[in-house]
Order: sequence, then C-alpha cells, then structure tokens
Amino acid sequence: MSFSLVKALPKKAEYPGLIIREKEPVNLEFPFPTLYSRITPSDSFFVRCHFPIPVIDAKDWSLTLIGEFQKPCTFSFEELVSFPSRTLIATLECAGNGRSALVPKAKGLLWDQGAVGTAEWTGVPLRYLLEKAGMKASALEIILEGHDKGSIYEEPKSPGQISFNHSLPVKKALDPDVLIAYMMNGELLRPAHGFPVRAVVPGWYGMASVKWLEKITAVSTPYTSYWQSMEYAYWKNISGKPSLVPVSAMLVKSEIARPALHEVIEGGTLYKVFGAAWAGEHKVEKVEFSADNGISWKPVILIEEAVPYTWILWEYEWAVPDESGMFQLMSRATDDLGHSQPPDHDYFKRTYMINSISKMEVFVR
Ligand SMILES: Nc1nc2c(c(=O)[nH]1)N[C@H]1C(S)=C(S)[C@@H](COP(=O)(O)O)O[C@H]1N2
Ligand SMILES: [Mo]
Repeated sequence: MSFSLVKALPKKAEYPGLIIREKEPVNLEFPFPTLYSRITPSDSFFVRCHFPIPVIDAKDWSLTLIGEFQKPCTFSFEELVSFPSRTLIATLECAGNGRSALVPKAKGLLWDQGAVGTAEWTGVPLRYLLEKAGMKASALEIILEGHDKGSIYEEPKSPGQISFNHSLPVKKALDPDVLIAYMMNGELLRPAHGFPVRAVVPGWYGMASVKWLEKITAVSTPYTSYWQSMEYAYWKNISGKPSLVPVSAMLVKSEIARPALHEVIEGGTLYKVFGAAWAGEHKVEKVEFSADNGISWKPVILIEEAVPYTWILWEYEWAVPDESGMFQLMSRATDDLGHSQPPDHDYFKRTYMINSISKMEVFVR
C-alpha cells in the first residue's frame, strides 16, 4: 500500500487561530502579524476571561435593573431583542495588552500585541434600558455585572467569591453608543465573548465591556470594587497627589503587524510595513514611521477613514537599506486632540494602558 504523506496534510488554515496565554480560565491572543482586515473575524478575536466561561441558555437568561430606578425591572432575552437596536463597529483592547514588553517583567497575563480586536456589535443602547427603568437623578454610577464568579487566589486576593463587574459613570452610561449587545459580526455572540448578552463600551478598555451580563445596578455612591481598585486601576495625579482611579478610556496607540518580530528582510528592496492604529473615543489624526530609532519620522498612509472607536489600518513603503544588520522599526500615532504615544511606559499606569511607541526589531540581510 502506498500513500502520499503530502496529500494527507491539512490545507493551510484560513485563520491561524489564537495564541494560548492561559488554558483555564481561557485567555487567547490574536496573532497580530496575521492582521489583514478592519473587522477581526470572530474566530480570531482575542478572549479574556477571569473565571470559567459560564454555560447559559438564552431561555433561562434575564437582565435585572435595580438600585436607583423608579421602576426596577427584569427583561428576558426575547424582550431585549425586541427593543430598538443599533449596530456599530468598535475596537476592544484589553487594558493589559502589550504587557509582555514591560521591564521589569510584569505579573499578570503577558499579552504581546494581540489582546485587541475590532468587531461589529449589535444591541440595545444601555441608555434605552436606563430610561425605561426610570433612572433617578441620584444615580452616580451604573454597575454592570456578569454571571461568572470565582475567587482570586494570588495577590491581590479577592474577598472570597466575587462576580466580574465594572461600573460606568452615568455620563458614559447614557452615551447612546454604549450597547447591551447580543450580536457580534452578524451572528449571536459566541460563548467566549459573552453569550447571550454583553456590554460593549466603545472607546473604553475591554474590562468595561462586561460579558454574560445579568445585572445592572444604579448606585448613588462611588463604586470601588476589586475590579476597579485592586485590578484595572492606576495612579493619577489629582491636585499633585497620586490617587488610585479606575482604568477607563483607551489611549492613542499604533502597532506594526508586518514585518513581524525578528522577520528577515532583503536589503535594497521595498517592504510594505502594515499595521493598525486606534484612539479610543477619539479619531486617529496621523501615524508616523521611523526606521532610525526615532530620529526621523515619516507619515504613513491611512488606508481607511479615521472614525472614533475603531482602529484604522495603515501602510508605509519602507525603502530597506542595502546593508545587513538589525533595525528597530517604530510607529507612533497621534489622536485628534494632539496626544501622541509616549516614548516610554508611564509607571503611574501600573501594568495597564500600555501605549508607548511601538518597536519592532527586524533583520536586514
Ligand atoms: N463577565 C466578564 N466580562 C468580561 C471579562 C470577564 O472576565 N468576565 N473580561 C473583561 C476584559 S478584561 C476584557 S479585555 C474583555 C474581553 O472581551 P473578549 O473576551 O470578548 O475579547 O471582556 C471583559 N468582560
Ligand atoms: Mo482586559
């Protein structure tokens, strides 16, 4: 009997899949060098879970609004999807994306470039539900709470079992772009991304987009849960004093997808450098490229229209020098307020909101 080993090999996968950062709870990273489209296919969208993925039947699911409301209420999945909906595109980035580059080595999940992705989300504006329930003027923050629960056993330890949750100030919660979403990229949410219902808070780091959402509580006092003090909080200078505040809006950032780290490039050729840039609630104004350690910067071509919430893809035709050696390629984005990526990580931000100038080491031969 004879057979061809070559024929037995599977076809090259259309999407190369995700990088495992942790198996349980599952934490998967998008391999950023494979970036090719503005919308990240759901199969390639990074997964960030603090606890095991809950198994929820949409028939048994409900969403309760309690606290500072005139008419506290509960909605079924069927009711939710019957309400007026909106569809928008938003980039979600984990606040710890890029942590692997921090020196000294940080604790926590060591994400490289790919704890970020862009999807089209459909859902009911949170504002619609808050108004339906008659939010009182006394409401200060809106707590979004997921079904998933557990204990954190490493420092900083949790006070026993806690749920995953995050709050929004009322002002952001009333932004009609904040969605209680049930669709991602034109299909029902995948279990890993919050089935049946999640929040999508465009322009904010991912921790606010609470998955497996079950409860919305309006409170009249500042909320200081584990998830916005022990975790997902940073030092902000308030009246000259460092104060711990929750991570919220995304900072301006760019990343080089290609060439990939330590890629070998032919000298004397033209190389199409390709990447993405995003600026949270703002628009990307420009992205610049440097191949000489930041001495000179050249504007790149923005391939798409810059809009808030959504990354843009960019490219730059790099005339590769005809000399062999190591090159450090850099990209730097600026938003429409004039904020640029800083040269170094600001340690007041702890191991979150990492947006220092992106560097990519490559070899030219
Ligand atoms: N219920 C719940 N929601 C959650 C989380 C979680 O662990 N539990 N992780 C948050 C974090 S830190 C991020 S970055 C995003 C990631 O969303 P994704 O897994 O769909 O990419 O979900 C957020 N929502
Ligand atoms: Mo995150």
